[in-house]
Amino acid sequence: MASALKNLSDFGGVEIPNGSDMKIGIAVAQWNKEITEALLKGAKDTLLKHNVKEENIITVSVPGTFELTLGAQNLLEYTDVDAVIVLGCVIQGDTRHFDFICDGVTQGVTELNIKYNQPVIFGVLTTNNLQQALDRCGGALGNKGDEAAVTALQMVDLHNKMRDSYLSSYENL
Ligand code: DLZ
Repeated sequence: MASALKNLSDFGGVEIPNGSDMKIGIAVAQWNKEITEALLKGAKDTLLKHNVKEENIITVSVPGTFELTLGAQNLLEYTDVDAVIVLGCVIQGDTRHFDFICDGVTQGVTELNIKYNQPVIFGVLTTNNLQQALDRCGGALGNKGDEAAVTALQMVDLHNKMRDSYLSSYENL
């Protein structure tokens, strides 16, 4: 869990799949806009760098991190995206609200992965303070948006390979 030891934008040694045939949805929260806009830029730049076409990146905006689950579900239900990335930033305050929002979105995103059998990638920063968030949206520790984008490419690639090998095993019968 110690992301202070890892730069979120460093993928040294990892093979990153080509996204030229992929369509990716992004749901982004408006709360802590300064941070989430930087996460969105990181995610989009990384997808474009790995050949996802601009017109194949569909972005929707939701009020807060708690609404990311439904934003992602709408993308899965009403578009033909291969994966969804959710981007948000929850910063610890004086009350337990932080815990409820984090628990809600974690549970929601986990359920969507299973319900739709499609990748829904967790690009939510959950930090103790603003500085930790700034460090992780393009600052000293990289950008969680980059990490989420690479994860989406890897998971779509895995999904496609598994589906294709399953289908070809039937063709050979
Ligand atoms: C209400 C709230 C609070 C206190 N803090 C955050 C936050 O740090 N990050 C975030 O993305 N959203 C926050 N919200 C808004 C909730 O996610 C949600 O939009 C509202 O509770 C309405 O459902």
